[in-house]
Amino acid sequence: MLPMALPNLPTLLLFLFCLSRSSARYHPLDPLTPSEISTICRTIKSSHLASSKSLAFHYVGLDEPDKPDVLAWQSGRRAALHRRAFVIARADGQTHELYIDISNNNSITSDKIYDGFGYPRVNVEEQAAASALPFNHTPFVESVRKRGLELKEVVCLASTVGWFGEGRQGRRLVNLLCFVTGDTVNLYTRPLEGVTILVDLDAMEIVAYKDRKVVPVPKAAGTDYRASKQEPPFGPQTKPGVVVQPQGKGFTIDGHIVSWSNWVFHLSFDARAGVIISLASVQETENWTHRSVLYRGHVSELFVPYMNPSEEWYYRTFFDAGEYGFGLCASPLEPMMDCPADATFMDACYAGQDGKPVVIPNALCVFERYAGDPSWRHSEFEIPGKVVTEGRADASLVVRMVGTIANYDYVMDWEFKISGSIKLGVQTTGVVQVKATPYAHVDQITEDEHGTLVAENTMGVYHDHYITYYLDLDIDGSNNSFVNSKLKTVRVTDGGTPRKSYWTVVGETAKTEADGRVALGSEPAYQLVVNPNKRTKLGNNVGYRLISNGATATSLLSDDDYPQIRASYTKKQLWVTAYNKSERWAAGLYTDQSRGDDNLAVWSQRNRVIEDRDIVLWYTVGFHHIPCQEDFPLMPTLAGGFELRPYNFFESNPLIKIRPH
Ligand SMILES: *[C@@H]1O[C@H](CO)[C@@H](O)[C@H](O)[C@H]1NC(C)=O
Ligand SMILES: *[C@@H]1O[C@H](CO)[C@@H](O)[C@H](O)[C@H]1NC(C)=O
Ligand SMILES: *[C@@H]1O[C@H](CO)[C@@H](O)[C@H](O)[C@H]1NC(C)=O
Ligand SMILES: *[C@@H]1O[C@H](CO)[C@@H](O)[C@H](O)[C@H]1NC(C)=O
Ligand SMILES: [Cu+2]
Repeated sequence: MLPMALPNLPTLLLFLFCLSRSSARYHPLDPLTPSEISTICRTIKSSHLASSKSLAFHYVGLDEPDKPDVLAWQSGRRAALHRRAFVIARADGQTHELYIDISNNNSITSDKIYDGFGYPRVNVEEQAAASALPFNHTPFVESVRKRGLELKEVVCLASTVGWFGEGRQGRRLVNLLCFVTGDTVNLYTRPLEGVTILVDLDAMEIVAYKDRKVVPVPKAAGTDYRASKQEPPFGPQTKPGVVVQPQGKGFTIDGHIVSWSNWVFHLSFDARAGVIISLASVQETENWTHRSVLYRGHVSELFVPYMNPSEEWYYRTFFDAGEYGFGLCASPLEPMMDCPADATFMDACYAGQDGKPVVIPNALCVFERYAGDPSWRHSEFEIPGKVVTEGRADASLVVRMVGTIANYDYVMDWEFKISGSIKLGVQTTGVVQVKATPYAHVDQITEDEHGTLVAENTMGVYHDHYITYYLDLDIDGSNNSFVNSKLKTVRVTDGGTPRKSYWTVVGETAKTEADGRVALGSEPAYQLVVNPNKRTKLGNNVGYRLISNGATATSLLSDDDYPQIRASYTKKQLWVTAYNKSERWAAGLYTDQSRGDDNLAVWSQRNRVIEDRDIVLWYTVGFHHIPCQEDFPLMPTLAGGFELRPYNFFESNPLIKIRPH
């Protein structure tokens, strides 16, 4: 028997990601370190804002150098680039945008007050403070008592309020959603229905309270998902499995540069976006040079509108990245459950409201995936006297983060393949938001209850998930074009063949942004990003193809509905815009209570030239979610995603040259 390699202890692999940047490994795109965050925030606290009665940090992140400077740095012209930070802070009821020159003694180079619509994200700390308010609010204490509950079994959470046509810029508000724990940890299955609690965040006080009706709280039995709480009869037990790489890991991480197989990329983290992949390039088999594929990619926004128009539910139209910060919602990952035991785990950090760095342990994991799948294969039976079977095992490198935004968990993967493909995966799981109802059986329901009865007194409410990616592809250089290669049926009319029809391909190169708005599935087509200045030896333009892997839902809300105005880009899956450093967040920089005046669809209206230009693709993975009983008490992962796949990028299949193990 072979000696069994023990899986590495995860603690040995603890890799202090955000703490690890030494000056020797400096890269201009490295995220801010905890000490940089501290210093920047200290500087601001002792600046002209020192006299403000309130000062709170809502975003502290790298202000990356301009793209030409990064590209020059990358190609070896390593002029000292100034390291800068971008900060959004609130002081005395105003939103400040500050730029800090870290390289120049952390000087504040500009401070501009933002006076447009919308607010920065709602901080974790103010969500917690707001959630504590009801417990000293007499009407709420009454409401709890009236329902026969105890205060100590009630938990409240802050919910953003959206915008519903109010004319004047209002206040920073949140609604509180309250739940009952009791005999379960699955609080989302036990909403305290009928109560509306509105909080002014700047004043930190309850400004409106309403107890409209008492609805029975769904029972706790059967909702706790912990293994220790399950009772017989049990389901099947599977055998444990372990991933072992006898020769060690196949990837290296140097500072923030990850190298594996034929891929190299920069891995960063941002409080708003989560994982950021930059400067991803793939090796050319012919001459071992690296060719650029992606300048930068990350999650830009997650829009989650619920489909219940009632008083307690209509405003639940969440923008998870802009309103809460998707990155800072990263869950510490558990080896063997979230990632293989031998994955490399990395910490991440962000600035807390007080400007102190907050570290999220094991926020990311990186691992190789060997799943026993072929990457290609063929058996040749037709040559007389012999059978040839050949193929290669598939392998890929995965970067994973799990964002937990209250009830929902999103498992987000970047998967790099030797074939040159990048696959992006989104899996939704967690607890479906439910509404308490009087119904215990479907036969009792007489009108549209906006959901599915998933347990007694428990309505799983209809909703959507739209996860929008920012993808600045640079296929073999920055100037690219977007081509919609359409498949058109041709009727044969001249009688020269027994066939009556066939299809052929008509490529349409997008000239301006208007041509870059694509509703997938409206007609058969390939969506390509090509470099019009680079061709293969055979003369095809080198390119990458975008392939959706399911989950292509687009919004069904009416165009004049307020949440839809704010997320107007969700009517199409694909948008192509001209590169502009400040256009990164699909629902606008200030998303909380935004009004749709600064979003992807608005930028696209400029109708800039996008042919043979530096262009950005925006792709939305979309799910319509009609809950079912299996989504209760906890939802099995539901997967969607897309693939960026080389298309006439290589001279031939690069996998043929992979040496087998
Ligand atoms: C850097 O900034 C600090 C704090 O603002 C100040 O005390 C110090 O004199 C500055 N150093 C230089 C070289 O300007
Ligand atoms: C390497 O090969 C690729 C693909 O044929 C080509 O585009 C690139 O220019 C080559 N680079 C060098 C340095 O020869
Ligand atoms: C870049 O985007 C910002 C924000 O949308 C806009 O104000 C600015 O005019 C844009 N610049 C160009 C050159 O389009
Ligand atoms: C990209 O295209 C623009 C507009 O034609 C041009 O100014 C620029 O020089 C091109 N860049 C490269 C790297 O070819
Ligand atoms: Cu869902």
